[in-house]
Amino acid sequence: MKLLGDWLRSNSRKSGSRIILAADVGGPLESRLDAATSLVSAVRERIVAVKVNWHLLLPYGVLGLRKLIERCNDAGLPLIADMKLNDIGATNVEAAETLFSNGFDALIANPFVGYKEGIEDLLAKSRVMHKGVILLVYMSHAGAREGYGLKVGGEPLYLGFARKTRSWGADGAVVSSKSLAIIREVRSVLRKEQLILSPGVGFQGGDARNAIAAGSDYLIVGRSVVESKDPLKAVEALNRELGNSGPSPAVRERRSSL
Ligand code: 3DU
Repeated sequence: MKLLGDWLRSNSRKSGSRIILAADVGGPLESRLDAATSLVSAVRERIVAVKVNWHLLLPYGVLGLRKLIERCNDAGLPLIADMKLNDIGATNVEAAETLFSNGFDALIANPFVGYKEGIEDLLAKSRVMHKGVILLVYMSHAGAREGYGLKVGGEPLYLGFARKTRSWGADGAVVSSKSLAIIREVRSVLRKEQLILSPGVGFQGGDARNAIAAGSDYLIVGRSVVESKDPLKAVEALNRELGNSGPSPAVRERRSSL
């Protein structure tokens, strides 16, 4: 039984990395599972976790992904389901139970659905199962400002979502690596043990060092690694860029009691 934050920190110390691999393998559906599993094997010692999205979840589903799930479990890498879950509590709980009882360690959900009969049930289930829930606070695509940046009651929605992440006690927040001021703002709202995971590095234009300097804990990286001719080299280049070419990165110490 490990808290997600503790687990990532421990992996980060071992691997000298802040990278969560987004295993977004494309191409023919039937070859994606093997490709993703090989990819994880190639980089497993130099990353902290693996995230899967519709690229794999849709064609394979939880049962079909068993090989990849086992590879991540065996490698000691937390596996995150990026479903951006956004439904009523009962449906959220059903999804969480399926994922969590089949080798997934955390999922990403949308706080937009609200607490009562929405995120509350999901968080309760994840606590009982000792699993992680990360909430979307500010996304990395250009249109994010139309939704997450919308002013409600005089303040942007993402700020409200950051406060909810704090008061609801989620494990952390997704905040775009490209929005440094927003990372800083969210960091100042969250409890120090709550994580900021930042996508958008590389392909979407985000800068790894700037995001970490602004307060991100870990970077979610997909295409810059997945589409590289040498994924391990690509991961190592990112690790080096962050000054973590060896173990013991300067990950902020966190209280272990969430
Ligand atoms: O741009 P990349 O190829 O490095 O992939 C980023 C991954 O993170 C991908 O799975 C995408 O769906 C996910 N993601 C975002 O890009 C932006 C978010 O705000 C949340 C998740």
